[in-house]
Amino acid sequence: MKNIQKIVLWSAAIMFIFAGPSFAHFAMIIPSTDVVGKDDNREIQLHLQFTHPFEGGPQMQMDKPEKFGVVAGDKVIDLLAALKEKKVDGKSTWETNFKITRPADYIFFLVPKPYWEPAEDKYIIHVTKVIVDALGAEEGWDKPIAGIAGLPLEIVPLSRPYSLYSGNIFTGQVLKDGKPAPNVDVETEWWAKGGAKAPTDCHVTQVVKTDPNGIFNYAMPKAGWWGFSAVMEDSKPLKFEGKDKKVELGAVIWVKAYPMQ
Ligand SMILES: [Cu+2]
Repeated sequence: MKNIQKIVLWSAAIMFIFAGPSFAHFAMIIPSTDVVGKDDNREIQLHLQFTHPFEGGPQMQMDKPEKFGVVAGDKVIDLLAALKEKKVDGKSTWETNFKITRPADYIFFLVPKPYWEPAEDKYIIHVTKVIVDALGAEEGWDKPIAGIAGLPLEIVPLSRPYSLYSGNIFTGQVLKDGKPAPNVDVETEWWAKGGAKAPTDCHVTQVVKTDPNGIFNYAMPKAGWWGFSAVMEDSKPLKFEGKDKKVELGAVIWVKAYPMQ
């Protein structure tokens, strides 16, 4: 009994030490616009980073991604070589410009290198998407791209993922290995560029769960960019210093809510 009590006490102490505020990490792809009209500049800028969006940091290191590209129609364009490193607070982020050539919904995707998070004793891989509608195409946004882009998981939007208003409900479906992922936590954060104040630590990251079909809903209360991250544990561990470590797989999507004029 004594040993068991000791173990229980130690476990409680360790959990207390590590509990702290729950910092949610998000990989981000933020384009300069989510809708390119016929009279707009056809060159858009994209910025990739790994951070805590609501708190405005800390900035985390993003090594050169494993995959970065765009799906337009049935074409996949590899954009990895076009990424340029930009240091923010001493950490790597990535930028590129992309020229729109024809009407389409451009689905940008990112597969980062596994990020080692010592505080959580695990790796984090956030597979991220953002969708830009160009030249009035307004179609293609609802197609899963995991197959042609080679992604392990993704959020497929069921709400059109551009030209949204604040107050809209955003609905998405989480697919892992092509199948709906039920009962998964979807973490949601608003991107507050310099950091925003929350009434409690608990308010920083909102959480909704997926239903038996992998579907989740969230009403965005404010204009700006919103990130949704469906977080799962990968079945395959990765090694850190020779030991098997858990891998957090996230399917992330970013959408922009506009203020209603
Ligand atoms: Cu972090």
